[in-house]
Amino acid sequence: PYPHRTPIPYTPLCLAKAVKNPTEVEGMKRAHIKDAVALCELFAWLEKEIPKGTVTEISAADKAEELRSQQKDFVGLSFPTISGVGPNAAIIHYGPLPETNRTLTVNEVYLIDSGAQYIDGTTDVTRTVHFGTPSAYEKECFTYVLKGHIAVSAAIFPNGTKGHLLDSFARAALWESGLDYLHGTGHGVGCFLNVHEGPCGISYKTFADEPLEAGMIVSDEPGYYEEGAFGIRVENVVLVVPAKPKYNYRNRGSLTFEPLTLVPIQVKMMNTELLTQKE
Ligand SMILES: [Mn+2]
Repeated sequence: PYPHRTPIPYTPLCLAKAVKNPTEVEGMKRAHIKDAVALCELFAWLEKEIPKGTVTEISAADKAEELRSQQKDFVGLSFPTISGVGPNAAIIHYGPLPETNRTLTVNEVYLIDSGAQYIDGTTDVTRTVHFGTPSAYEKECFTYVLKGHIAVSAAIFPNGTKGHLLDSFARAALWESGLDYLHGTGHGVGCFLNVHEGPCGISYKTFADEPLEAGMIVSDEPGYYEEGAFGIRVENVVLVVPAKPKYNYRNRGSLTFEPLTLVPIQVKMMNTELLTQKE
């Protein structure tokens, strides 16, 4: 989720740092391949272990760290892992503690928001999965979140567009059903630097938000949280890249996003009837 921040003026250094050079972009891509391998291993392990009733929010987070640490040039986690099942997943900045730690079962939705620092790049990814059969309502909500995630990720917008203008793209499907989430949609991501990096972002807040530029890297992470029941978030890290739509009004040029995160999104959570052909 997007951190709260105070409107401090950004330095030219910060603005330059936000636009990644080709070496940094390559490094970020490599880091995301390694990170996806680790998370795929985690989900395969969870699928085997959860039915035994021995996996908890804390042990799942620890396993994720162990698997990431086996990847080349792993340095550490990029932030404390958010690992929540059932009602705990509805707490947006939840981190499991011994006194709140729940056991993962095949009956509840599991949300894990985690990332790592590798010497070549920084990752931040959220997946929401079910190891049994999700309810129709959980699938419906998940699909609205996914539609918002896709809407941002596939958006084409003119050069000079500020991230906050894309925030409602992420919410439109939820809003249409009277739902919403109470955090921003995306934050800048550093390259082997802060996982929450200014100045760019995608938020309903309009202050201190620089226009998106090719080479910037941000997260795309809409969610939905049903208090006391379940939480959903789908997060990829995406790279701002030039786009070539049919026309080029006033030679402004256009931008879109390329996903860097490669972790699969669980199809079981989707109600594909709610998706369009393009989605
Ligand atoms: Mn994030």
